[in-house]
Parts: sequence; C-alpha cells; structure tokens
Amino acid sequence: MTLTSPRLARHVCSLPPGLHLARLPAALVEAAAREVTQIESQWLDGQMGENVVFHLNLPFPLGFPTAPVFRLGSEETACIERLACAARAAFALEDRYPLETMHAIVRIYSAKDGSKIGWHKDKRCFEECVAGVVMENSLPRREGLRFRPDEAHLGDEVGLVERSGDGFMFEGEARHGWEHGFSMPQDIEGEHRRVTLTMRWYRTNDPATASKLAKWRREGQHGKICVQFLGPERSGSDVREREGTGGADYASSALRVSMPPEPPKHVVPEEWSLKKLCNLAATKLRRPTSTAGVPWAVQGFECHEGASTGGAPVRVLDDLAWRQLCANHIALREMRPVLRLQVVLEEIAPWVAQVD
Ligand SMILES: O=C(O)CCC(=O)C(=O)O
Repeated sequence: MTLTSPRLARHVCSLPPGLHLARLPAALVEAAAREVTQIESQWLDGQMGENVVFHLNLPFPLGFPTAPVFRLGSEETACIERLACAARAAFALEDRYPLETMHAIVRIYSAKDGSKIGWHKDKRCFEECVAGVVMENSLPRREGLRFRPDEAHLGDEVGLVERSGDGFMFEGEARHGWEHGFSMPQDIEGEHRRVTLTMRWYRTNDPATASKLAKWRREGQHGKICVQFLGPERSGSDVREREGTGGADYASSALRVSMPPEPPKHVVPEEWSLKKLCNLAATKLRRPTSTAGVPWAVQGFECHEGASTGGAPVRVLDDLAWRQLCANHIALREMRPVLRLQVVLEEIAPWVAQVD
C-alpha cells in the first residue's frame, strides 16, 4: 500500500496540500460493505438528512445520538472496525490516535434521493488528521469527494475519482484551509450509491470535549429516548388514519393534518411528561389544512411496535402509560432505537382554540 495512489492522482488537477491517498485491501473493503448493507436493512429505516448514517464507538455530536452507535467489538460491525484499523495503520496514525477516542461514521449516499454532504471543514473538537475510506462508489463516472480552498487560500476546486478501497487522509492546509463536500451529479439516474467510512478522533485536551466524552462513557444514551411522530389518529372516532401512505395528507372529512414523507426523529429526556411530548408533537405537525378549519390538539399516542408493547398496540393517554411504554422499550431494546409514536388527535371547540 502506498501513501499516494498514482491512479487517483492522475484524475485530479491539483490536490490540496496535506491530502494523502492510499489503497485498502479489497477483501476487507468488500466484507465491510456487506456489513453496511446488513445494518442498513435492520437499523437505518426512515432516516431523514442529507445522507444515511451510523456511528462506531462514539456518536457525533457527543451526547446527541440521532443514529445507531455500535460499540467497538460489536459483531455487526467487526469488518468495518477492521477496515477503520487498517486505514489508521495505512496513514501511520496508530501511534498518534488511540481507538478509544475514534469517532467513525458510515455515510450512505444514494442517487435516488439526491444525497449529499455540504461544503464544510471538520470541527475543531477533532484532532488534526481526518481519514476516510470509500467502501462503494457505483456512480457511472465515479465522482467522489470534492475539495475547494477557502477565501484565504489559493487553488482550484478538485474532485476525486473514486473506486471502492480508495483511502484518503487530510491534515494541515487540506484540513483547515480547504473545505470538502460531495453531491450526487444532477443528471444521475438509477440506483447508484457512494458509501464511505470517515474517521476522526476527539481531542481529549479540550476540557469541554473531555467532559462530554466522560459523560457518554458513564451514561451512554441513558436518560434519553429518540421518538418519531407518525401521523395522526383521531381520538374517539371510527376513522383511523394509518401510517404507511408516505408523504400523503392524512385526511378524514373532519380532520386533515399533513405529515412530511419521513417524519424526523427527536431526542428527548426520558423523564419528560406526556404533556411535554404532546406539545412537541403538536409543534412538529404541520398546520391543519382542513378547509373546515377544525382545530385540534395532540391528546396522546398509540404505539404499534410489538417489541415495545409485548404484541398489542398500546394507547398512551396519560403519564402512567407513557412511563410504562418507556420502561418496556428501554428494557427490551438495548440500543434504544427510535420509538415510533402514532399521534392521537382530539378535536377541540373553536372558541377554546381561539383562546389558546
Ligand atoms: O463521505 C465522505 O467522504 C466525507 C464525509 C465527511 O466529510 C464527514 O463526515 O465530515
């Protein structure tokens, strides 16, 4: 393995100073890519964002876990972890950065939803060197990560032409004087994907980062729960609008509330009251579009997840039921994946709504 891949360098005009390239073993990359596919089908359903992600070892941001975080040593991510170690060795970072402070993130970009990552520089809470590996790039022209200088630096925007197994590491000017990003080409059609593994290391000499790291190690996701509001069910009515109509307006004759195609996730403290959760749901639902203008309030939730509820759907209309649902969810599901809550709405009299 060499530190500069002549094949990659041929395809770019002038790389930012401080960007290094390498090749990682094909068998290891393929095994890691297979794990990504497996995890994607089990854990990553319904993520909203510029791309689909999961983390290894530590979350980012620290203390706000919005996607699964697999511990080092997890059997689901054994090959991805080996690949991360191989990349760390390829760029001679083993003696500089320990595995304990590594934040590795897998990002899946799909042509079908126009995934991207905007222009950015990696945050200062991370150590100097940032490393990455391309696990898959099935784009017809294999467009990859792009770099452009900031206002204080000279150079032309350049793009890597990638193939799976390409590794890169940036430091110095490439890290602090240039931005990087990726967008699916505009004209692309079909199922093409780009899948990457990026590794950064938290700086432990920064007191704020060190204290967040210590909290994460002590508590993990303890005390937090990630919820997703699915939409809505009308209280006391025979008409039940179910989830699964992706992006549709959920409508009954009297009630019409529109939901985004994939509702976002929200991390909330486990001790929140049902009232607080209902208020959050109400603010996240888009305004009613009923021409009749029927006012409504979020009364509670229904949960259909067998693992959380022991089979039957559970209605959560008071604090006791919410506490019970949380306790079951946490006891049964180790990594606290998203808890999907179907909103139960109640109609309220127009004069009450006006006072509110
Ligand atoms: O997907 C990539 O290659 C880059 C990811 C990245 O820039 C990041 O995670 O900050």
